[in-house]
Amino acid sequence: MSAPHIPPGAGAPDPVHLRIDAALHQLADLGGDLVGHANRIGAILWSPPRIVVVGRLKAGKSTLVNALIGAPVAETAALEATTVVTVYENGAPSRADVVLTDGTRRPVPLALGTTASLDVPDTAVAYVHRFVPSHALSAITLIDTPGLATLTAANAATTERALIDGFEQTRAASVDADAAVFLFDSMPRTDEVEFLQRLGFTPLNTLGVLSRADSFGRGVLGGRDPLTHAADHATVLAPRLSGHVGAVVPVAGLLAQTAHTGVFTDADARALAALAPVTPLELFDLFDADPAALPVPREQVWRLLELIGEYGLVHARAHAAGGAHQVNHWLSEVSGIHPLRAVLEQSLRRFAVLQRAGRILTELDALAYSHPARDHIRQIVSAVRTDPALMPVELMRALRSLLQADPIAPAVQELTQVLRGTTAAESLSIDPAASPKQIHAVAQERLVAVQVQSLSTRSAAEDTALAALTHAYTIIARGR
Ligand SMILES: Nc1nc2c(ncn2[C@@H]2O[C@H](COP(=O)(O)OP(=O)(O)OP(=O)(O)O)[C@@H](O)[C@H]2O)c(=O)[nH]1
Ligand SMILES: [Mg+2]
Repeated sequence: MSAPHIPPGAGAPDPVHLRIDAALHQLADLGGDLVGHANRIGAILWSPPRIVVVGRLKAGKSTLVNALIGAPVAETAALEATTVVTVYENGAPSRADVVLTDGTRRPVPLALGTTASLDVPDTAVAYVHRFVPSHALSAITLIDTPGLATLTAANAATTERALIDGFEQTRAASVDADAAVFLFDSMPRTDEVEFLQRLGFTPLNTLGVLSRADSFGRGVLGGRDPLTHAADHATVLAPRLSGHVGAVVPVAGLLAQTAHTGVFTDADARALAALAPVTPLELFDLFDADPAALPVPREQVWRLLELIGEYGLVHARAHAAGGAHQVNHWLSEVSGIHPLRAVLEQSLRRFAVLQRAGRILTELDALAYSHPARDHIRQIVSAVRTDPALMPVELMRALRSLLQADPIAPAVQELTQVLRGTTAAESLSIDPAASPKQIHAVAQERLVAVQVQSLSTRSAAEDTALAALTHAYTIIARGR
């Protein structure tokens, strides 16, 4: 088996990766076709986590994807809706394949930008696989999806078909996402939340994004600054949505896209500077003004509006004297893209890795079930499963099934708490300065409590959850 390819920017490999990798080497040592299986599963293990961006029509998904990638690769024109699921993965040269629902692939000529010329109806397309050389994509793979709306049930079906294992399709045509970013621009609607639930993520690997923060509330001419207003609203929404998303981050994707894709030029900065003396109210009257009276050509004002929106037009003027560089810096800072990236690459990534590892265990189980060398494989798989390093994977799997079976079961909170903790004390939600002896005592108490709960469970998923908690507390009590 070849050496693991550790994605750059991914940091040191974690114990979960290392333990599964060791098991894959044991699998490959059994020889024959298992070498190929080990390599295939190893490639999944070591590739960056796949984060899917979902939300209603025109929520700003493709704009955010471009901002994160740092290149205008996803279609965002006002009249052009995204109609196929697109996977953006780090790779050179820049190219795209269309993956059909039967799992076959065909290259797409890139100049066309869409799959319209392919002679394939959208319904036959599972997803488009786009390779872009991008540093940002070395840590995470991004998946853009068609927007959800009651009027476009077909879009929701397209997204579901590509995302949900075994949904009217072969495994080969599934994009296998490990985490989700859920975009909404005020309060998510019930049908959006229901859709999100069907995707089968947990709040730990789902991030809420309050999008278009620059036009939040009454916009730039309203009484409150839209960005501050959006930040306050995100704080109010987070606890209300905690059953679905781990956090809510406000983002102005348009400002971030412009700042990070190199489209804003010094000529734009000069035009913006020329508009500096105009009052905000007069700024929006310019579109109706006599062209001869305009400080800059009308098309230039339209262009600025497209690049930086109304909020940018009003507030970026103060930075225009410093040229495109300074405007871009300001746009990037106020857009909220940096806090978003930090969540994506840290906590969301951490739980995405756990969900991915769970999927790999399922693949290994399938192999142990069907392969002639099943006895050897079973030994390898059961040793991995019971390894303390894999305890968080087991907890995550238990949480996923419990959320599907019985989302209000008390063990949901407990599993979430143990998983969120990065130390034993945090997992037990006790004083971070607790001594090993205190940690041991609390873990023992929790073990007893779990045993009591096990006497009257409501579902098989709850049994599994309590077994996972027992395993976790036993490891914590031993001092991990
Ligand atoms: N002011 C402002 N406009 C935005 C922002 N993000 C997106 N837009 C605009 O909203 C429109 C839709 O953006 P897209 O990124 O295409 O939205 P989408 O969710 O991908 O849309 P669909 O693929 O059709 O569902 C475009 O005209 C964007 O310029 C933002 O943060 N602020
Ligand atoms: Mg789109």
